[in-house]
Amino acid sequence: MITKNKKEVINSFLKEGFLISPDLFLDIPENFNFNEFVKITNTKISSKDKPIILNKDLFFVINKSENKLDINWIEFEKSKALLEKGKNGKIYETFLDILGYGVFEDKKNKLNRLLDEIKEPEEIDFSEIKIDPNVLVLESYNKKPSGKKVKDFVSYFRSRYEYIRKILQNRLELDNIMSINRIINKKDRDKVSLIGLVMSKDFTKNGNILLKVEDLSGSIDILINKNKEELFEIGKNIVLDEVIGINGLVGNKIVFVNNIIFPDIQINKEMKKCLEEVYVAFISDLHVGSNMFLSEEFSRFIKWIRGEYGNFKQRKIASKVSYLFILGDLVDGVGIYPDQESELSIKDVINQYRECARLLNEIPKHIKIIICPGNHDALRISEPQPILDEKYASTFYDLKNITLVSNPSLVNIHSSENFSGFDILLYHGYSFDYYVSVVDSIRNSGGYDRADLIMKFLLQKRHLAPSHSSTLYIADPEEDPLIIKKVPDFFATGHVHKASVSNYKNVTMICGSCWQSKTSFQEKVGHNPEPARVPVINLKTREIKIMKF
Ligand code: D5M
Ligand code: FE
Ligand code: ZN
Repeated sequence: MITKNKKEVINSFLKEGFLISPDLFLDIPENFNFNEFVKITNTKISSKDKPIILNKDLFFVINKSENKLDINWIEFEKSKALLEKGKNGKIYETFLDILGYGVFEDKKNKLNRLLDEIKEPEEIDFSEIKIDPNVLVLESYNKKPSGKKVKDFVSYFRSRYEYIRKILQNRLELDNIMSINRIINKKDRDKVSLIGLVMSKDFTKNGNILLKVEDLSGSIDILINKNKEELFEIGKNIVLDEVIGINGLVGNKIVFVNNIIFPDIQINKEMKKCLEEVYVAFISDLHVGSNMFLSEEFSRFIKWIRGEYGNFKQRKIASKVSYLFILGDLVDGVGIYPDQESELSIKDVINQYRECARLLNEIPKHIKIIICPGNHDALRISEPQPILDEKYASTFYDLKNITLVSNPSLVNIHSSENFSGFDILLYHGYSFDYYVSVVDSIRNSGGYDRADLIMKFLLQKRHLAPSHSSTLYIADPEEDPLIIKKVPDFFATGHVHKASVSNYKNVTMICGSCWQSKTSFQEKVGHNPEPARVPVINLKTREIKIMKF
């Protein structure tokens, strides 16, 4: 096509009865031989019943196919129009399959390309969308922390023990639970069940796992034999300070384990869905103020959510997003890590929040934004972290579509008179670092790249940071606010700077990605962030897409 100008190209195709689509026009190969193409076309498509519009897919099929292409071209063109209107892509796909497209190109590639290439100029009318979003904050921590007295820690662990014991007591496997002081006085070889908090974990010189667990009456040694392979693997996942159930045999004041029971969540419900097609999006770790903040990518995201970016289908989704969750690290903060100053483009935390709020202000106001803080935000680092501080983030208090909640917190969205809504457990994820480093089964399966494994692990423990040293926390003597009390519909996190989406017993586990490129620290520790990804969920179907910006 080197010598022909645009008009000539279009005219030559017109002469042959084809209108060429803009996508094909832009993409015609340099060495394209028009006469050859006409010859091939005539051998494959009968001249009396021809397609009118020649798009990239058809062009591709005509060039590659060895067979006669004999389908109902009118229906084919209708199906393409349906796809372009964002109504139905299935029929078009089927036609392409019949034409043998799938033989030449991987189906997944094809679909991605189709999505990328539909460029509909049509504007989306936001006023058409009638969704009544609703946000209810079920749990957001707002107590003033009391002093860190030893007796507070004792009460804190006692309240954790009591709560998780109640969950475990209902398990059929634990039918005859005994207190540890009674077990110690039992004669040898008796069968026992107990519920204990793990005080220590070691390996014996023979390679067995030795735990010391305690309840309110005392403590006892627990041995998991390395020859019971399955049990031993489960035992390796036990961490300090978690509360577990044990079945075993007593012998010489040691319990030899036959079964380990975690408080785990139970699968007892269907995946909840609502009637309207409404979407929720999850982002995390903006790190505004960092000189590695990805402003271009973030502004593409903002444009998308405003309905101004992406293909027709993608913009259509944007028009139906009613909820946006932000999972912490909104700003990079100041003095968070050594020598941070040299990596900041905004050196004052108030200005960082001001800039962040300016960006979020561009999001249409019908979208409800729910924000919890993270370890870079200007707050105490001990969890629960309260809502963003008005002293630093006053600009956030002026935006009416924003709901600020603590980290962690529990939020219900989209409830109405006839629908109970979806529960979302929010947690930034500061404790994840610890579990990536101490739990073999997570570290050896990809570590930071497997937020799904960390989240599943925590759901099984019913706790966001079971081990004392896995995060800094407020030792609330009345309750342990990091226990996962209610089983949520969504468990949403961030912190690891890589998006992931998965399902565990009908809980959708989501990790937002980040909007900061790889920091020098992450480079040093071999961390692989994957920025600018946004998990978006259709609440009518629970279908999930991860969008790239
Ligand atoms: O954390 C972003 C990511 O960087 C998080 O996944 C872990 C990694 N990171 C950050 N700090 C540490 C330390 N101290 N040890 C190991 N890994 C770390 P962010 O909270 O955004 O800084
Ligand atoms: Fe972060
Ligand atoms: Zn973080």
